[in-house]
Amino acid sequence: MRSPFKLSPRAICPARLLSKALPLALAASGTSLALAAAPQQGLFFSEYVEGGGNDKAVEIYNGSAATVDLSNYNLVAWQNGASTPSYTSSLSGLLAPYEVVVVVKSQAANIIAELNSRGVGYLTASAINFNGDDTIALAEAGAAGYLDVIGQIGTDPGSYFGSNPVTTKDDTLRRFGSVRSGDTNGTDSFDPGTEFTGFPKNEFGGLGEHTGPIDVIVDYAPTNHSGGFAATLGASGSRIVADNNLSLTVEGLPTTGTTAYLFNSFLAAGQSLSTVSSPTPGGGPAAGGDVCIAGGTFGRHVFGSDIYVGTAGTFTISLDLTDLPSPRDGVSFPNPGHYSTAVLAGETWYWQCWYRDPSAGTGASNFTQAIGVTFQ
Ligand SMILES: [Ca+2]
Ligand SMILES: [Ca+2]
Ligand SMILES: [Ca+2]
Repeated sequence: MRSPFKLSPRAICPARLLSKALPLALAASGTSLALAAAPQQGLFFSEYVEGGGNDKAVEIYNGSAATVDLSNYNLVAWQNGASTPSYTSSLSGLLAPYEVVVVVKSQAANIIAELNSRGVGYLTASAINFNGDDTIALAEAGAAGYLDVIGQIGTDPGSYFGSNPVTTKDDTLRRFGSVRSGDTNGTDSFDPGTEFTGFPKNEFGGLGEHTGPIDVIVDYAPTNHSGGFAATLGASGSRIVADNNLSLTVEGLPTTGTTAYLFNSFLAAGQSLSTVSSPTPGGGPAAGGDVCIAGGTFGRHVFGSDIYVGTAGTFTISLDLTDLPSPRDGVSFPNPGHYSTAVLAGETWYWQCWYRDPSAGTGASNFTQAIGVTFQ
């Protein structure tokens, strides 16, 4: 369910075409953007299925921003506490950023039927041959070590690793969405409950998709905030446009009561981010902080209930990616953008929140840091 901040449907205008002809009253006065790269996400297991009979599978997620050539990677299996590999299977194909590949036991009839019914492709591998007390790893061919290990190499746990109801036997294990990389230590004790959610035996419905953490690609250091509350902005959900599941949360707002709303920005080809110091959005005293998502075409959420008013100190907006307030106007505008527009895969959008800051003086205002998300 989406939050009550969701915007109402409205016509989509060709705002990106219009915007070039509109005046952008942005006097870029600084370039102190902190282009902090998000921690790299890698290739790791996003799901493990130990079902009945031959219904065994793993799902591998590409959490990086680059397409991965799977022929450079192997699945390695150790059965029943073996300390040398029982199977090594090479993979194949290309795996796009933030996509998954399902690898099944070749006789996994019920899993294969389920995948076929949903049109989900899969690979087969002899290393997919486990029944609870075995260890499986993802490895880069020719490289030392492992990218991810489920189990404990050289250890026979009896029947399974973990504690009921989250174990490697008669369970489906689904990786937490917050996990950014695999368990590279194959020799320490293994408890799937620390990073996986357990589902009952023969649960196959999650194979073929995974949502990892949002990569925030710009995180403007809040050194230009006023002396008051340095609120922060974060993103959660999916970066996949078709999922239409992205929420922005502002935390650390004044709890004495404030008004806040979000600006967004979209950069067309050839545009780059810039900073406007102490702008006066909507008039009044100059803001204590900077707008640092200027330079592109600029919009703001001004419609009805998507303006936050309150004392909770935090609010969340579930964005409708098919219908965002469009880029249109500059910072000092009296009447900001009222178009709407849809996010397209491959685009990067930026957000920043403006809010009243009573602790900095009557009418004073401030900004959170800015964040950006590249959509797939
Ligand atoms: Ca076994
Ligand atoms: Ca481990
Ligand atoms: Ca999955």
